[in-house]
Amino acid sequence: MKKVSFSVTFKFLTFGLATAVMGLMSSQSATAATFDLTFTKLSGLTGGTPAGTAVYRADLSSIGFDINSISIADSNSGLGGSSGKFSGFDLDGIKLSNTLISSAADVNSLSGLSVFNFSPAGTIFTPGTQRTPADPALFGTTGGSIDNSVATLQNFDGNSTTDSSAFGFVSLGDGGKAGFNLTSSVFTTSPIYLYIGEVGDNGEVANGQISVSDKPISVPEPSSSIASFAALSLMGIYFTVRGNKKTEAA
Ligand SMILES: [Ca+2]
Ligand SMILES: [Ca+2]
Ligand SMILES: [Ca+2]
Repeated sequence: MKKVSFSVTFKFLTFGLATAVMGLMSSQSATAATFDLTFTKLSGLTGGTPAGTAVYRADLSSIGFDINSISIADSNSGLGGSSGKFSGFDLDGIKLSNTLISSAADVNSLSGLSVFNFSPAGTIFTPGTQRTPADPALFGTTGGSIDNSVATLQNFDGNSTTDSSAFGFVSLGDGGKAGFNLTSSVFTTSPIYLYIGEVGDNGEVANGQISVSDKPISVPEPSSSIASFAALSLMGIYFTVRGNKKTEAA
């Protein structure tokens, strides 16, 4: 009799756990809204020395949802620009602002929203491949993450060169991707513009895949957070079973 009641309780809890995990997984994907952006190139160039950063603007006003993340991916065309550590899209800067500008020279003095965290905690980097000859790491990266002391993504200040004075940008590599989880939601009910800068002005933005989403970009953690959730639930089962046994024994 005791064994039967134990088995029924356990099955019920297992079913409850499976339902909860499924609910958790579907709630992560079901409501995500993602929007691919269209960019307008600003006039002129900006940057450091030499200045070769082209600036592009996307209008995010009235896209219909609040923005929590931005993703910039290299097109993986393998065309344009340099090889080795400079392969792919060369991101100089990224800024969100309520102000519309049309000249690249104005982007550094433009006041931006303080919603970026350029450390690896808020900027998720997926390195692309290098065209041969390959270097140890993509430019502006350290240990597979963006090194913002080199990339300075808050400033459009890249030195547009591949010699030893190269500075102020990160090369994504062919097919590479930079994801930005914003530190607070950006509302799109009032005018809001995204500005990005690409070093070298060699057409890599036009081919890039740049999108905004109402959901944060998942770090490789979600699977482990589901796992730890499952582990916690299993602990719950264990304690419930122990509790039942105790009750029965008493
Ligand atoms: Ca490049
Ligand atoms: Ca920069
Ligand atoms: Ca480039």
